[in-house]
Amino acid sequence: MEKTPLSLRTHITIFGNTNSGKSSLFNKIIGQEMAIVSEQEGTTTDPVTKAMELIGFGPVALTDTAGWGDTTQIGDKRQEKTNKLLDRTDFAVYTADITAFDRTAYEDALAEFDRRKIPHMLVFTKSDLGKPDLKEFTDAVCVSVKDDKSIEELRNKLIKKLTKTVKEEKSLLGGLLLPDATVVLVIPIDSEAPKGRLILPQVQLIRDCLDNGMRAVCVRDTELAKTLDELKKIDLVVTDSQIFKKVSEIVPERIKLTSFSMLLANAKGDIKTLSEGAKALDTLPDKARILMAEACTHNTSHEDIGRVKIPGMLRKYTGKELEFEYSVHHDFPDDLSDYDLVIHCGGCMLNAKTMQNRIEYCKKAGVPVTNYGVVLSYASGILTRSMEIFDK
Ligand SMILES: Nc1nc2c(ncn2[C@@H]2O[C@H](COP(=O)(O)OP(=O)(O)OP(=O)(O)O)[C@@H](O)[C@H]2O)c(=O)[nH]1
Ligand code: SF4
Ligand SMILES: [Mg+2]
Repeated sequence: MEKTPLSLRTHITIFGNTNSGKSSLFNKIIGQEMAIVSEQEGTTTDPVTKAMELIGFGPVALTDTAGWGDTTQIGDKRQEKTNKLLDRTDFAVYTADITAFDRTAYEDALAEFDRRKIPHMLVFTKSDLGKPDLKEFTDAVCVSVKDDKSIEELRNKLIKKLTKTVKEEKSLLGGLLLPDATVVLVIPIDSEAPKGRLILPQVQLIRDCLDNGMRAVCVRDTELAKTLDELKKIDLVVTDSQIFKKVSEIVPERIKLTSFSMLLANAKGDIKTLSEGAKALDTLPDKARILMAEACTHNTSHEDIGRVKIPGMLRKYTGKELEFEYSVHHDFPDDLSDYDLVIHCGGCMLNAKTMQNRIEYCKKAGVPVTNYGVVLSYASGILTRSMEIFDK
């Protein structure tokens, strides 16, 4: 994997009214003309994201948005998309046109950022066109796309603010095991495994072991028993959730066992809520509506888990008729109240912020939420065992 995946990048989003100079600023920061700029209001219709290295901070994903206050015919739809971005945003840059400062719009945005605990900064744009008295906004930055120095100042201030306010994503194993731990990773190489590469959670876990000075031993399920016999010390076995049951029968009870998906859920979201959520399986009504939320489309093997394996397993486990509905990518529904259960995929392509917000929406709607790995573990009767590693 050459590049840091989007899910591990800090998501910075540029918000502001239409025509406030968002796209011009976006192009300046990334150093290329990627977003369309024009004097017409509502030029940007869909979010545009660029993955980049913010030297001095690290890998980020910068997003330009359709402006707030768009009065065109499809303005509402554009703003809906912009508002959805708030769920993913780790840091917000609010742009305000210095020649037409809309205080009410700024205050509304500020209230929304604060409500969602999104750290933010105010940037006055088009500073070449005027410099009104902005004493009360001592923390704001004034920029002009015609003045490279002002963009440099903005970049420096942004790095400082990001360093101060954005939390690093939790390590997968760092807080759970000691540095010299040995971890055995069980990676089935079957017809569903992509050719010539590993999938993101596997790569991430190997890197996490190296970051923490741990030893990672990778094996297929077929070599697991022999490997366990040969190794003197094993602190944890991590398996693909699809073969949880089989692996749990091979790994002796004295060795801790969990899955990639559960480690990911712990680092990104809230493993305790997700494991509680799985218990809803025991009380689901007949014809229960279950939302299967998949964060991306490009892994066909997941299609099989989400669309065939889990539905089949749950129908068998509950003995009930269950109705499964699917949301894909960023189309997580706003209204969850009609669902009896939400089962999310591992979310390896989502940043932690998105995952935490989705869990929060489920909690607010009073709908139990779990994920693929946790539900597979629960239905296989090994959830308690696979949660031991998270007990402190
Ligand atoms: N003089 C001057 N003009 C600017 C500056 N930044 C942007 N503009 C102009 O302001 C207008 C709007 O700029 P955009 O970058 O398209 O603004 P936007 O916020 O992306 O607009 P929407 O996508 O429509 O919401 C364009 O005509 C830009 O050339 C600046 O720093 N100085
Ligand atoms: S569907 Fe979810 S778990 Fe599967 S690859 Fe996509 S983000 Fe990762
Ligand atoms: Mg724009």
